[in-house]
Amino acid sequence: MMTNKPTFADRKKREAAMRKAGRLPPGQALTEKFPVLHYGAIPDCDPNSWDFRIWGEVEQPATLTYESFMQLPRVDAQFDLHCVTRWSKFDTHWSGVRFNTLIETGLVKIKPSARFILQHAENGYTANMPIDLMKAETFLLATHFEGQPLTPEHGFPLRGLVGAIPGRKDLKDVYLWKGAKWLRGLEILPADQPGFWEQAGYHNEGDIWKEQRSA
Ligand SMILES: Nc1nc2c(c(=O)[nH]1)N[C@H]1C(S)=C(S)[C@@H](COP(=O)(O)O)O[C@H]1N2
Ligand SMILES: [Mo]
Repeated sequence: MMTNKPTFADRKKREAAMRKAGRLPPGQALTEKFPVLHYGAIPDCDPNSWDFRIWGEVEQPATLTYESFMQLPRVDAQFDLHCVTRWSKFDTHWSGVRFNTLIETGLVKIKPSARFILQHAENGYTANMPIDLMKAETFLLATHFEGQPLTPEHGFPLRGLVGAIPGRKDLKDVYLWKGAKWLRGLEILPADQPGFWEQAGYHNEGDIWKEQRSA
């Protein structure tokens, strides 16, 4: 059977429905595509030398191999994605590891002084968020998109991912730049430190409903 590409009119109809449902943040437009956006080149990943580190305000720094990370308890998540460049992609499906799982499995013991987390990715990319947002259901250490391992351009093998959950207006929602593709570690901090785009003039908090795009 042939599937037809959605027309402009189809897309606008879906967009209007999302707006009506309260799922389209101000200044955003619906896309059916999955744009690729990042600074610099797509890094290569060799699972044999890949590791994932957690350090800073923890009782003991931890390093996980690719294998041990992939064996952590996993969850599925459905997110609406909102990029500061004004596209929104709805009903995306991911799987990966919750930040809380690192704590619940005893891998990481967070010190009471911990307040913020800086995601560290390949090539020096960083993104900062309060620890409460990393613990929330809207953040995932994502390894799979729509049932498949991440593609290199979307962050293989691991990305931090923030997404809005329909109907959960009790949670804070932030723009997509707050999740680091090609994620290699988490630095737990006692005080906030601006990440890559935050240093470049993006808003420090990036709330999509308040349109906190730039500082
Ligand atoms: N490592 C890394 N992660 C990154 C970025 C980047 O430049 N480097 N850009 C961010 C921005 S601005 C966006 S909008 C999303 C885009 O994710 P996508 O390419 O999967 O759509 O990745 C975020 N994560
Ligand atoms: Mo972005």
